[in-house]
Amino acid sequence: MGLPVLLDSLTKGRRRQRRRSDDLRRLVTGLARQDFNRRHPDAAFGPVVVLIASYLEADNIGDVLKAVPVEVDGLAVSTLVVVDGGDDATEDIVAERGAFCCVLPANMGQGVALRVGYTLAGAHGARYVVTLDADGQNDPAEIPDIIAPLLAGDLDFVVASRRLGIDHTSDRFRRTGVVLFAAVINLLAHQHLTDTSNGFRGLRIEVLSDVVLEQDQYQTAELLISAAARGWRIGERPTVWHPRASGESKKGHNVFFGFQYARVVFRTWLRERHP
Ligand SMILES: Nc1nc2c(ncn2[C@@H]2O[C@H](COP(=O)(O)OP(=O)(O)O)[C@@H](O)[C@H]2O)c(=O)[nH]1
Ligand SMILES: [Mg+2]
Repeated sequence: MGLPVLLDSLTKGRRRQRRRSDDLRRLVTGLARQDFNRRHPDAAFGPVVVLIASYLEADNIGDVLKAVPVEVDGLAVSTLVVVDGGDDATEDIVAERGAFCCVLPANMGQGVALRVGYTLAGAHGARYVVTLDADGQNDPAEIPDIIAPLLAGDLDFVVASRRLGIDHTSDRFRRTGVVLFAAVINLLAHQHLTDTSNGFRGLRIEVLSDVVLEQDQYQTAELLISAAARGWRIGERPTVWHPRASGESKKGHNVFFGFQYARVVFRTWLRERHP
């Protein structure tokens, strides 16, 4: 087989694989939306939606939900947990706590789960969306502080910063990664942020309907770079960063995480140079 023929069949194979995973993603997210409509046929969210993507966090999610404020600055807060597959008791705990729940029938990755949540938030009345982790690393008591610049009309997108606040974790590799990626993303996206990989963020809903989001798992850099390329005003607030309440990171070993993250940064940058 000549080289051109080999390259052609490789490209075709990759395309076919991409088409298959697009189909699967569409199917699973469609089922998740149906699941939400069945659970909450008359859903109406408050103006602030706290959105948590959760994968096998039954031991942690209850305490996180308990700490979410019921209102911020007179605005009602609704909490939506997108359970991303898994076979633990997460959805029962979410129901017990009275939060909105949506279950994906298979594990698709945090990026996919959050996109389902963004769509639901927009469709059911959210004006502001706050995302945070299900594992206890972020303190929901800081939500009012995170969204204060949005409510004041000063910013469109606020990222929590563990570097400006207090980092109670001790993983030096991760810390170095946070510093390095912030430097690279600042350079590429013309920002002045200290913690670009933090999943604790507040956004105006308009930002979410404007950005392009395609990443299945490592989604923080894509959201930031896309929002920056489209001219949204981005800033940060200090935060306290806790160790996971229990369990281990689901995102893979640090080296793998770093490699995947770097891929997302450069791919998004290439894509967003001419949004
Ligand atoms: N929806 C979804 N969430 C995930 C997945 N992996 C991790 N998460 C969630 O994303 C958040 C951050 O993941 P985590 O494993 O703590 O990553 P780390 O904090 O970067 O080490 C947690 O709330 C996890 O439950 C996944 O495959 N799907
Ligand atoms: Mg975590």
